Amino acid sequence: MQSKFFDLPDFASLENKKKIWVLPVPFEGTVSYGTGTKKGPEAIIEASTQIESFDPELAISLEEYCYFKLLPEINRNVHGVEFFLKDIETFLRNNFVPQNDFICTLGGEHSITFPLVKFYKQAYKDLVVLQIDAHADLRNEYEGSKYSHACVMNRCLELGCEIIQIGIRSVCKEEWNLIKNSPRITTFFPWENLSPSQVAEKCKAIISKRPLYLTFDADGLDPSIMPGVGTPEPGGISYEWFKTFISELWPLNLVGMDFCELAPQPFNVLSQSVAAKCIFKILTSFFYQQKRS
Ligand SMILES: [Mn+2]
Repeated sequence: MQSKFFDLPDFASLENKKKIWVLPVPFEGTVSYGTGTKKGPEAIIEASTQIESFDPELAISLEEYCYFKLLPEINRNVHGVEFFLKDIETFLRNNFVPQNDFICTLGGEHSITFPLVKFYKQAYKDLVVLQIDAHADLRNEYEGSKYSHACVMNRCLELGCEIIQIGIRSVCKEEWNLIKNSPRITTFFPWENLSPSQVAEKCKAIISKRPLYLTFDADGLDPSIMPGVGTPEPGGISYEWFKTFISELWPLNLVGMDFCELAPQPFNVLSQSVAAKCIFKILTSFFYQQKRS
């Protein structure tokens, strides 16, 4: 596996650069359809080395603002998703401080978001979770487990988080009722035809000054640019839509993030390249706000 993220030095030559932990979690335990997300983290890291660290739209380079520490992957051989998530929880608690450590986690299936949100929620009581996804992931239980990828946002809701969902176009009736009845869930559906700027404005109004955790499920994007997912849904977010949305979302206090559910296809590096580029855009627009302020 590559030892660098975005092919950048894993140390800071100057002070005041942000340290970003990159945590690969190639876990595939409760995946319900297509498989291969266990190969997601490695593919994203590899694709990231092919991406220029300079963002010509914002005229900034990643290495001016941050450096990446690539962590060994977490992939323990345990029985049952619940035990694995507990393992991640313990690992985070023993090695990191939520107020100081920005972790960019690479999945693996979406269930791994739960221990990460729990980790940050302990420090930030008013944490908001922004979810980009095709599926609401709000089921209370799926195939006998409350810790399935299909339930991860319901678990985050139970922690007391406010949730904002974007890209959602696949929802069961139970989830639909929860979305309609929970004051702590705001879902932007594609058929509302809001522009990315409008959605960004509404998100900012909800989040206000509260800390934010961003969870990005690859299938939130349109399968034409993100074919490497287990459960593709047509009608997803375009790269242009995402790029405008993310560039207008700031200023925000982003405390951690993940990118999940990428399942690389054989002989096609499109999906991991798009994934790495999306992570890149989140980070450059995040650092660009610092430059302006
Ligand atoms: Mn998901």
